[in-house]
Order: sequence, then C-alpha cells, then structure tokens
Amino acid sequence: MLTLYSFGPGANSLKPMLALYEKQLDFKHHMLDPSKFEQHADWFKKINPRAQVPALDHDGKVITESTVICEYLEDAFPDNAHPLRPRDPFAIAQMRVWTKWVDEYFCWCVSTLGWERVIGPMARALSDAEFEEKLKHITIPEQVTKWRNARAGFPKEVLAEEMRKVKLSVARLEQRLSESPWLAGPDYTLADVCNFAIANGMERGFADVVNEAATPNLVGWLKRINERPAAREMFAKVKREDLTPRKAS
Ligand SMILES: N[C@@H](CCC(=O)N[C@@H](CS)C(=O)NCC(=O)O)C(=O)O
Repeated sequence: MLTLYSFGPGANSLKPMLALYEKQLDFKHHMLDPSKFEQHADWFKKINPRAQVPALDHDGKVITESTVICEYLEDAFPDNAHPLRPRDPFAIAQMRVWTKWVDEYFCWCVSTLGWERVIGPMARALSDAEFEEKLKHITIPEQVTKWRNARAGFPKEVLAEEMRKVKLSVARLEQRLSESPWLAGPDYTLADVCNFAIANGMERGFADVVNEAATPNLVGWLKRINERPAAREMFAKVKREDLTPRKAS
C-alpha cells in the first residue's frame, strides 16, 4: 500500500506524484493544505519530522525527499513496465547530474521568488501573534528564517541574485534541450520528471525568460511532458495547491 502526502501536482510534490502516474502504480493521495499550515501539524510531523511534503508511506515505511522517493519507486518496483531510470550506468550518472542540479540549484532560486510572490501575501494575512504561533511548529531553522523573510519581503539584492540564477538555469536547460530530446539523453527519465516539477508553469510565472521566442526547446519540452498521458491524468485528477491568502484555522 502506497500513500503519498503532498501539496498536489506542483514543485517538489509533483516529482513523486508524476512518477507514480508514469509508473501506473496504485496509491492513496493525502493532500495537505499549505494555507492551513497542515505540513506543520503534529500528526504530519510524526510522518516527516522535517514538517515538509512530499512524503511516501510504503507499507508503513516512510520515505522523504522528493528525488529520493522517485529513486525508491524505481528500486521498489523493478519489474514495473514503465522505468524512469535508465539501465546503463553512464546514463544513470547523467540522469543524477540533472536531479542533483535541480535539487541543489534550480529549485532554490525559483523557490525564493515563488515564496516572495505567493507565500509572502499568505504570511502577511496572519496577525503578528498568529504568525509567531505558526513558526513555533516549524522544525527546520532555515525554514523559519525563510517564512520570516517571505512575510517581511526578501531584500531586493537577494531577489536580484535569485533572478540571475533563474536566467542561468533557464539558459542551461535550453542549451541541453537544443541538443537532446530529454535531459539525460534519448530517454525520458527522472531527470525530466524532477526538472519539470520546477520548470512547469514558468511560461506564465517567468514569461519574459521562458517563452516560445527565447527558449523554444524548453517550451517544447514542457509541452511534450504536459501532453504525456500520465501528466494529463495527474492534472485531471488532482487539483493544484491553493495558496490564496486566508486566515488559518
Ligand atoms: N528537499 C525536500 C524539500 C521539500 C520542500 O521544500 N517542500 C516544500 C513544498 S515544495 C514544503 O513542504 N514547504 C512548506 C514548509 O516548508 O513549510 C524535498 O525535495 O522533498
């Protein structure tokens, strides 16, 4: 029995969710509501003490870290007809260069700008007392700082630096996709799933950087993944997270 705890098909939550749909594995989905800070609730911290999604429960064993969950699914279901990891060691290494890069670099710059735009207003909808109360339930000290920065507004120089990194990341993806149909080579792999999780929607959120004229290969790759049956099914069945500011209960 597989249960995925997630915010829905976006960002880090999208990685294992799309992998589950691609692999056509049956799973139960437990959607957490970030606007109610459910990821910080005591019941969920018993599942992931870091108070973050996604987390996967497989017959009572909990796996965390989005990319690790994806790799776990490959290991736990080796006979699955829909592999997302190549068999050739060199190809696996290429795939992991791209999953490492999204986890250590690309994800962070997009995330900070996303927090400024979306989490900031959500945090400002709370009173000072309510906000301080919420912070008490966060277990990662760096996340407390991030919530505070989002509420106050990140310093301008931080936002400029993160935008520089976003542009660099987009250029790297565009370059790679101009020479290869998929990031790790001829096959669609976890490299694509994990980078798609962060890049999907950038044509809207970062329209001046990701668009048909400036990044045709990246836009084409996003479209090809969105049109895969697994992605279509996932987006049809699971609604996106709702980060509209509202008072938390
Ligand atoms: N390294 C972790 C990062 C997980 C993460 O950043 N999760 C975000 C959602 S994309 C989250 O739970 N944020 C809420 C919070 O930190 O309060 C992974 O890849 O799973």
